[in-house]
Amino acid sequence: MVRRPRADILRPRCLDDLRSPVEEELNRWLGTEDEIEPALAKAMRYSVFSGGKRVRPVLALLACRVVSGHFEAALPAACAVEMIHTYSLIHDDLPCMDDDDMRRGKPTTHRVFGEAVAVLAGDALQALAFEILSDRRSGYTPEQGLRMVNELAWACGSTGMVGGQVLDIGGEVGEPELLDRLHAMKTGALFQASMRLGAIAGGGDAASVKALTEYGKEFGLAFQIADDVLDVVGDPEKTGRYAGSDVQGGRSTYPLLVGMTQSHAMAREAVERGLRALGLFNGRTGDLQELMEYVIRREG
Ligand code: GRG
Repeated sequence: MVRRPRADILRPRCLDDLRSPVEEELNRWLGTEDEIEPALAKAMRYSVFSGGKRVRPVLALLACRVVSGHFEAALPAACAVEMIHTYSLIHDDLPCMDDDDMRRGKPTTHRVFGEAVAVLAGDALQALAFEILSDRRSGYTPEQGLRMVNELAWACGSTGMVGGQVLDIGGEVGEPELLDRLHAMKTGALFQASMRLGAIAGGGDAASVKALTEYGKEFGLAFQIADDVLDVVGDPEKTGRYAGSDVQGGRSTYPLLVGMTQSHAMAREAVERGLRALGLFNGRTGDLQELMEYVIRREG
């Protein structure tokens, strides 16, 4: 049996320090059982508060901080990205996709609430993300809000996450370049959006947004290679999922295509490129550096 992941002692402090503000903000935006259909409210809250690492929202806050010094402005945008991430996990676990019973060491949303409510909870989280970005209470100017809506839609729709998922279910991928493209769309686009939305919330200029986008791209690649490696060598107690599930599911992975040694080398190269992109900021990037290094040494 897979149990809940144990605390990860290698985790950078920013993931713990920024967790509370992110979770308070998530809680503020999620409807309660008095406000929306109780079954939907329960399923949405269960999925959002089931123990995610909050990497994407923390990236958005750090991007904001690096361009402006204050992370609070990015809290609504950070939550919008986490809503999209949570929706994607709910749908990804469904029987028609990966058919997973466990996520983060707990039963998946459809196992607890049934398939129909799980699909609808994912749909509602997706809509909520765009509601947050366009809500006056978020404090964004109409120009900022519109730009964020556009950026997030691009990252999570047919040009990004959903398009990448379609490539993924399309069968085996034979070349590493195609695998790079698949993951750039499926997981990388949302990491890039985290960085871009955070930078936009902080009023970053074009050069800053470009550099942080580059960081997000390399972060996504390193994250995905590490994820594939963890699928082979990870401890299910720490990853919260069954070992070897990618390979058993017929998925192409980096270790399968290029071997373990080359996978480690490719992840390291992505990390180095991502760190170089931070050069523009002359310091103030300690947390982003730490998070980038964590991506390839995390255990879950
Ligand atoms: C079904 C619309 C739809 C999209 C599915 C992103 C995606 C596309 C599916 C996610 C499934 C998956 C396991 C992808 C591999 C990498 C990944 C995104 C892992 C989970 O991200 P973490 O580790 O998750 O940040 P936590 O649990 O910490 O939130």
